[in-house]
Amino acid sequence: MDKPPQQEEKHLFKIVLIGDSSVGKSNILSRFTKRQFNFDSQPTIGVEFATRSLTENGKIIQAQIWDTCGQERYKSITSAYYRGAVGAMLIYDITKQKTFENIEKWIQELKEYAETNVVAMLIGNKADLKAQRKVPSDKAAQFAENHTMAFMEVSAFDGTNVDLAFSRLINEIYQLINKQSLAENQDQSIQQQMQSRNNMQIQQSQCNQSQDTCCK
Ligand SMILES: Nc1nc2c(ncn2[C@@H]2O[C@H](COP(=O)(O)OP(=O)(O)O)[C@@H](O)[C@H]2O)c(=O)[nH]1
Ligand SMILES: [Mg+2]
Repeated sequence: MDKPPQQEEKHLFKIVLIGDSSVGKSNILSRFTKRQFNFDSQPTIGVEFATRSLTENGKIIQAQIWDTCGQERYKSITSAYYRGAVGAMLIYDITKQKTFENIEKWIQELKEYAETNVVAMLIGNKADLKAQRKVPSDKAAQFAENHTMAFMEVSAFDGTNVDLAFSRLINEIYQLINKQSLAENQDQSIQQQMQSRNNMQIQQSQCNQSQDTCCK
């Protein structure tokens, strides 16, 4: 007989997507939570976060993925964006060298506003655009190693490695949280929020104007 849901171990992980404008953050989110890709970049019409439930090692993980609502263009991402995040994807575009160089700045921002134990992962997006590649994989891999974080190249366009990258990050977070015995606290908050397992998309929140005017 199946265990009733409340007896299963459940975790809510807030993961933030950061990186320069147009690197593909919103498309990575929609690829992961909706299996969708959009050719248009529409920073103002988006979601603040979307969730997807996964089962990892027999545990239900509700991954709540936060996307910027375009604030990175004005360098106005608020501290609220980072608050409570246990994971961060630092995303660059493999066809734009500058977006890779700026990862250093995003690391600084993460250090300044996120919790000290946030698990970061370096993501090179647009791996499908091989002919336009400007950032060599080995250079990015070395950079990630120097900053003790995992690295993967993905494509939101064709879906390559997107699920795998989230799964890897979630696993790393899970192991860290287990070590720190934080699981108990997380379980309490998730119990009200969990409704079903392995739902592709059970919750999302739309971007709204007020965020652009908020303060750090
Ligand atoms: N070829 C390709 N284009 C992508 C990929 N991901 C995003 N894009 C395109 O890059 C542009 C910016 O994407 P968007 O998700 O809005 O970036 P954001 O500003 O970081 O949220 C859009 O025109 C997307 O269609 C990808 O993996 N491959
Ligand atoms: Mg966006």
